[in-house]
Amino acid sequence: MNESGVYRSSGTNNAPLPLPNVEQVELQAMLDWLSTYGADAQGGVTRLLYDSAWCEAQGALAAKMQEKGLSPEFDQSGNLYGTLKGEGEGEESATGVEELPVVTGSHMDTVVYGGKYDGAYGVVAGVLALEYLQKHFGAPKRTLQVVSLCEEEGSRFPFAYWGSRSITGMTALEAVEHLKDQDGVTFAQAIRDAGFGPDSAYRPAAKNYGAFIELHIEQGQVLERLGHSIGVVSDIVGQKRFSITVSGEANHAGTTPMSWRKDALAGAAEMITAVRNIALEAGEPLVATVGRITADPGVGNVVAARAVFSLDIRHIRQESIDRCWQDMLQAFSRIAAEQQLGLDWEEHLSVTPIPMNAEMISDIQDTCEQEQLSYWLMPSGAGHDSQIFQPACPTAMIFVPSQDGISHNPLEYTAEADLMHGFRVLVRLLYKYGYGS
Ligand code: HGY
Ligand code: MN
Ligand code: MN
Repeated sequence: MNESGVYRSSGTNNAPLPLPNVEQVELQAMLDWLSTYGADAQGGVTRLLYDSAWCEAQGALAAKMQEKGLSPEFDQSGNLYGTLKGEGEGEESATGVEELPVVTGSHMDTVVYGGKYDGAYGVVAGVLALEYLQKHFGAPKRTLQVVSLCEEEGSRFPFAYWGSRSITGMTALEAVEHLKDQDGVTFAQAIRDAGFGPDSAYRPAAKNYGAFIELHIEQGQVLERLGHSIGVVSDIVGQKRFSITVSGEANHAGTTPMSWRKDALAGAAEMITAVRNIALEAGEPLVATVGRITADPGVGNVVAARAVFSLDIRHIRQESIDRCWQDMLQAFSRIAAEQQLGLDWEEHLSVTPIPMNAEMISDIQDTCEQEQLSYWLMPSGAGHDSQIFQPACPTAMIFVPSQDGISHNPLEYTAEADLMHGFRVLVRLLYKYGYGS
């Protein structure tokens, strides 16, 4: 990562850069093309880390990058890079630090029955932006890259941000190899079956990012409701994710009086209600979600012996997340004691809230003004790879509106005109950092 830690814009010249024929860039078509990989029965997209749809999508994207002259290259985690080599490659910059590449991109994986824009938009826009810049402005002074990050959602294995965390060195493969998906397949098996991992011919995930820019759909309704074209992300929420296990005693549904039961599912239900009440009590912007629950043995005429539910808590202040978790844990313990149930929990993810790079925020605002696009400085309630990159290199995010704020849903939609607004801002920003103005 950039040793200086401070990102230097390439210059102050604000003369609007002409973007010749930018309207001819076929971003929607490429997004539609990518969404065919993992198209699911719900009309959405399901591409889970290292599964067949994910492998086909990354392979097809690599071929597209090749066609576009972007020299595709995988790393051992399965992150895929396209590169527009800088003329000044390897030269020392004014600060004596070798000019590391400026990288844009987002994640290739999706949630189950997700939409076609979450992650994919930033990947596709990045590929097309490098192709566009090469075509109209030739080689940049500073190398520009686009990365299709292998995994961000945590949809297959109980772990998230694997792509960015393996790049920044935050997480080593050894720390996740034991994890199992819902079919009992280990992470170690899945990465090798997909052709990646330490035994593959690919290079290890590298930390050589000079800066990271992520173009992403908002996944909320702020921009649409306020009527802005671009969201400039000020900071990204922190989050904690858990699995909560409640254990009781399987018993006959007909012969076991209510007061004699140790009903894990009834206990879990009361705990889930407590989650909602504590979050409502804490007030906005705190959010807490239980998205998944399983019960064993999971049959209608047996009192549940065990229930496991997910818990996702988010806020822009760490102390609010911590306090909320403590309040919830207290409520869970009380309910478990009252109903003679066992209680256990496992924390899968804890990422702190983090501000984006101030100088890059101001560059994005300048770029929106050049494009005469209205923008709104706002926090992100969704987690993103950018919050993993920011501690390691200057990082910034650009949002475009989500229709009705819907996301993680086949109905996720962003109008083509909005997609292109974000694309123009990304192109200008990459030009500023790669070519200097
Ligand atoms: O869950 C999130 O915030 C992101 O979409 N992975
Ligand atoms: Mn997502
Ligand atoms: Mn995303």
